[in-house]
Amino acid sequence: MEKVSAEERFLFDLQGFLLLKNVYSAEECRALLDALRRLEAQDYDDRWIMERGSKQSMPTRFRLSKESVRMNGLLRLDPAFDVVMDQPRVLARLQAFMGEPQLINTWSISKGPGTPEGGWHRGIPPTDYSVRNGEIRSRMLNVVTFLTDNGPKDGCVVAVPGSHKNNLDLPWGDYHGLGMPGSVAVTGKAGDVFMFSEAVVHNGLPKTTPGTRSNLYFNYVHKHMNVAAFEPHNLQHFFVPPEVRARFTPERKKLTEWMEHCRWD
Ligand SMILES: O=C(O)CCC(=O)C(=O)O
Repeated sequence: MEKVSAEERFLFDLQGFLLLKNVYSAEECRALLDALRRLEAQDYDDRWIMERGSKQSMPTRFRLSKESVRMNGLLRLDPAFDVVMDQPRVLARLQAFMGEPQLINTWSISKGPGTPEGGWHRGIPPTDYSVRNGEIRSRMLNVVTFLTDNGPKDGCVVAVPGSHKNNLDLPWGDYHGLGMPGSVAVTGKAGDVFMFSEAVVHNGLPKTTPGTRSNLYFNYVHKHMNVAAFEPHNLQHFFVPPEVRARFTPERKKLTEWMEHCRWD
């Protein structure tokens, strides 16, 4: 397993995130993007979700706005995404920043021109981030894989460095885009990976350029976190059914071990 340098640990603790350059080649991005476009073009029979989920459950294909689409439960939908689960550079850093990771939610967001900004949010409170005896522990981390370039006007992620340790909150909903004090646009090229503690306050900027920006979001939690209690209404997208999980390598089975002890319904 690749060693994570003292400088990267310093930066992750300081900012709450890291941007890894050139994690995926152009060919690898193309293959992932082709699979994503196939999924985005399909219709889904989501009666099983509506019958057994809750009123708040997200459909498989969810229009965030008329210009943008979110796909939920990528591993259930296509084996092309399996490689993202345990990408070696990412996995080494997940272990360094959270201990024993378990994969929960997987989704994508594709934004076309005119996509508005999202809303400022975080997945866990700053109390779920700690450093004890030299060990960094973020209870939840999001791994964002850029399949296309994320320029400043492409609808890229925007984040507040250091907010995973902030002591005073603001009414997040009152702020828009880069108007949030201390916020920075997280820009990069196709193949880069942005890893952040979900305690970091973040958002998505509007897309005003031509073309489509597509990212994958793989969300990991520490083994001790109760997955079922986190977002019960979307557990059907977190959970990979046993017949699908059967194809996973031993490492990927280990990263999704909680699924052996749980039924989403
Ligand atoms: O628009 C983006 O890329 C940010 C998405 C995001 O923050 C999320 O899905 O939680």
